[in-house]
Amino acid sequence: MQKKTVTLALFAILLLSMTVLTTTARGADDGEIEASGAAAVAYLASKQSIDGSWGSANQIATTGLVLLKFVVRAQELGLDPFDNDPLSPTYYEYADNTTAGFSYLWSSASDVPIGPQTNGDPDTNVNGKGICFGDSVYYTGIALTALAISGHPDDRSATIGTLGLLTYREIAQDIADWLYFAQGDIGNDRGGFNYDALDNVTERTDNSNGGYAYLGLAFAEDPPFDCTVPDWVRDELNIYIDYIQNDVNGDTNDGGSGYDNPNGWVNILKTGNLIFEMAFYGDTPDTPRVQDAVNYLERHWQDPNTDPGWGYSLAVANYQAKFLVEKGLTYMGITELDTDGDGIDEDWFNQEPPAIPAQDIASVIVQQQLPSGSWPNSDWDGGDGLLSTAWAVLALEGFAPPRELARAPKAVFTESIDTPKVREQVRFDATSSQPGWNHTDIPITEYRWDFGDGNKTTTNTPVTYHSYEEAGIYYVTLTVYAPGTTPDTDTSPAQRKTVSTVPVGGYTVPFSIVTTATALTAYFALTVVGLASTTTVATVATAIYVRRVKRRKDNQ
Ligand SMILES: [Ca+2]
Ligand SMILES: [Ca+2]
Ligand SMILES: [Ca+2]
Ligand SMILES: [Ca+2]
Repeated sequence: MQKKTVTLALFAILLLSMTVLTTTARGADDGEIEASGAAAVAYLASKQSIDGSWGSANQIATTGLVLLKFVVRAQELGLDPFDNDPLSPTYYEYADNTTAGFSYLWSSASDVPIGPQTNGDPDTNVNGKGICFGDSVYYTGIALTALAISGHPDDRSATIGTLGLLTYREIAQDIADWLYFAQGDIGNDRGGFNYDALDNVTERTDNSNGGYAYLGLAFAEDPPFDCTVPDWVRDELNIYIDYIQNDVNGDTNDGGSGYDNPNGWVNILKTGNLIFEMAFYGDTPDTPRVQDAVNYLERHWQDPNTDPGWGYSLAVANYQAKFLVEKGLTYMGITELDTDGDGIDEDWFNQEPPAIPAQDIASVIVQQQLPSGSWPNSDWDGGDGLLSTAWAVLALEGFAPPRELARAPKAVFTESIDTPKVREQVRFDATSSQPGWNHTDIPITEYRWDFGDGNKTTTNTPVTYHSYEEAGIYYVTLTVYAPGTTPDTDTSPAQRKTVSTVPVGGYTVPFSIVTTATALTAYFALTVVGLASTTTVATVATAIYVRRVKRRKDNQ
């Protein structure tokens, strides 16, 4: 009897301590998020297969998502994800894991012929090929995301099928080309993605596939990979967004994303994809259809389920939904929404202290991490928990592609003569300059030349001529202007970048080596205060050495 009482008392204490554990919710402060990420990476490193992959089922997807985390962690620590030299200042302890993971991806890649599609030509680099992984949009979108975030466009390379040795940048462009090829072409498929490529055929699309395709493309388009995204691909996406978003007519699905049609299987996971796609297209938080989507998230934020909700209040959340919502909102630049339905917006990512139960992304993930550093199996995991772990730890990351609201033109020019003589006419050609962009090309309207000897000229065509009266080193500057499209330039941070001028007096590089350069600021919309209209600007310069030729030698 007494023994039983003791047992009961122990049981009561145990119950009490469990109660204390569940009601004293931990906040996810920066230190805890860091510790959580470190433990997750250590766990994932221990689970890498001998061939460099991760996972037993969806190996390419799992490997790509895990690599994303390995790369981002290196970058957060200021390290090079591929640097395995312990003596190097950018040494990364998981560099060998990262390298092996990418090697696995390359072994899974194949190059396939791609041809013109109903709405445009997907082959932007005109080699007739695209690169895919397992003929799968999922896999290919994830692999492109991992590649594009790697930070090594030109100094790393891999051999891909019949294409041979390619730089990471070349690989990224051909992966992107394949996705343009795979994009749906006809009817309700337009702008969406199926599991496999839609080559001018009508099949089906869904916004789970689509979300991963556009995730990869958004990262690949931005520096440092700078992949080309044809305007028609975005135009098709715009059509798709309008199709797949549930119409606002007073029902519970208003503003959310459907699966393969606007009215079926609407949930938070796909609405995260939808908001990401809207940002990639160029919508802003003020765009009405974005607000409709955010209203959907708010209405379903506390759904006590993992579909259509994200698992609020459940022991195991839907980590994939959390990852995709985090990406969508971060990329769109939305930091707050009403997570508890009281009409006041809160930080959806990390609330300190968290509510009970926690209703922000970070606190829930930190609370649910297992002692091993992993997370439990969640919806859509293949069974080994690795996808869940990757989704969960990636949802703890605030990374998103830099937001390109507009892009400045790029100034590029060449000269006809490397080392001209005094008074010898030099032809300056800026034909290779690139137009500005704001979801459509903005042509260059002015080329402003500063020849560095006090002479300046402005032309509206790319070619001009100049000669020098004195020998010396001159810094030639070209600034190209493309009329902007955003009227409120004084308030948007991206519009107020200082124009990057050139290294005046800074170069001692021989002119024959330095012929062109791209402005550091070429990826921001720039505003020159004082110009009559909003203008996007890029600047490039080069040093010219004009050699004085002795007259007596000329006379010989
Ligand atoms: Ca290609
Ligand atoms: Ca297609
Ligand atoms: Ca509706
Ligand atoms: Ca609220």
